[in-house]
Amino acid sequence: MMPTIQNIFAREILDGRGQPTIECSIWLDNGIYAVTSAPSGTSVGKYEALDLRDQEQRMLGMGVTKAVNSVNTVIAPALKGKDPSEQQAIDEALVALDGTEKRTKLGGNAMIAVSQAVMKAAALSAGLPLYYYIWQKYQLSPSLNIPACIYTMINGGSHGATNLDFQEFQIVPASHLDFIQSLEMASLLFQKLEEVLIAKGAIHSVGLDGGYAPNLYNNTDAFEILIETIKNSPYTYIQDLFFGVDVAASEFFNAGKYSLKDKSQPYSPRELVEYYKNMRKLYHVFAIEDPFQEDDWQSWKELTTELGETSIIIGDNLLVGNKTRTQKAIQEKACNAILVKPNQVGTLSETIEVIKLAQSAQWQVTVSHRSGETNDDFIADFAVGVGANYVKFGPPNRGERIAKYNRLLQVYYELQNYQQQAAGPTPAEAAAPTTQG
Ligand code: 2PG
Ligand code: MG
Repeated sequence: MMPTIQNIFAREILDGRGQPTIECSIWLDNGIYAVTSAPSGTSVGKYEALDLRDQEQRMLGMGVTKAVNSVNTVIAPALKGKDPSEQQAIDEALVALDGTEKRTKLGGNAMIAVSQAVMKAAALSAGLPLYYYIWQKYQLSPSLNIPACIYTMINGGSHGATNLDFQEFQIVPASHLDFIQSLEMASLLFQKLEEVLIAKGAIHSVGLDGGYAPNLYNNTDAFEILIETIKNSPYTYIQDLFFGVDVAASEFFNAGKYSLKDKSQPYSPRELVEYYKNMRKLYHVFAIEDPFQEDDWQSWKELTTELGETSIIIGDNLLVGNKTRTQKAIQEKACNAILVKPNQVGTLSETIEVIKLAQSAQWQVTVSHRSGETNDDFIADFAVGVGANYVKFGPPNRGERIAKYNRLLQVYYELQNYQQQAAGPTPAEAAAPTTQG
């Protein structure tokens, strides 16, 4: 007999920034129980689904009791008795119950928490690891692999100590390193970076997602410090790793111009294109996310035309996982990669729809965390299941980031176990003993 949803219950918990977020439990009538939570952003895109906050005095307005009520009083009664494997129908029901473009009625945070809970419960009910369930159900990639990782090392912008313009300075391991080797490298370089920052008297603190937020003057300093760090390690710059940035340019965009701290006058969009071309040349920056504000389509197009052959130009706030915006960006060649954050959208079915669209345009897909995260590792399974090319889960630092990397380690060994027994059990069987869902 098909299992059905017996109950869904949400509550307010805290995320890694110490701010409220929503956690959701689900019970099926076959005894299956799953729990998951919604992440939350800081540099939030203009076109994202609404992260519904109470806007009342309590918790500086950041409480999520309204979103919790959406789940407990509106969504839970509506989904009772439904088959959790009918993800599409359930997500459509959520969209219909909300009825708004930006998910302002129920809250995007309430919707994604439920959408994730349903998928987790359905996987458990099917006796499959979550990544495998997603892979089998949606068939977005021919084989199961661990995506390449983009590791944040330094936080600036609204995630850091505000002295660096760019939000994230990242390392991108070369493709000859497998996941274990790449994680080891990132972890070692993160420790070495601390030594270099201490030696320079530049250590300050860590930023929102756990990258160092040092006292440096400009973006060039950050790259130079990273190069020095690599020189102090067994790894070779350009051979073993490249750089990446999440510029999060909307954060320093004002009246058509971009203010960077290394120049007293703001940069015109064209000057910023040249700035990036120079940065690409000098520092081998392979991944450039959100180089321009989300309505500055012309500059996005120019940069993609000029650097898109050799770099991935990733749309985060530009696209916000929105189908219409992604379609437009494909048509106009405004970028060549998408950052996927399911909570920007509100439901997993819509998120998967957009991933398909991006894949059909031969774009690179990066599945990403938010600056506000919990220890929930849902996103790690999701990334493997949809066949993402990359993941962005922050630095190898802080529990809520490490939870995702450690989950990828579990999946890595499960997949290895399966491959070694090619004629033996299915991935699900091979994985079963170590999987908790
Ligand atoms: C981003 C994310 C994650 P936030 O801009 O890519 O690093 O930040 O969650 O604050 O939007
Ligand atoms: Mg971003």
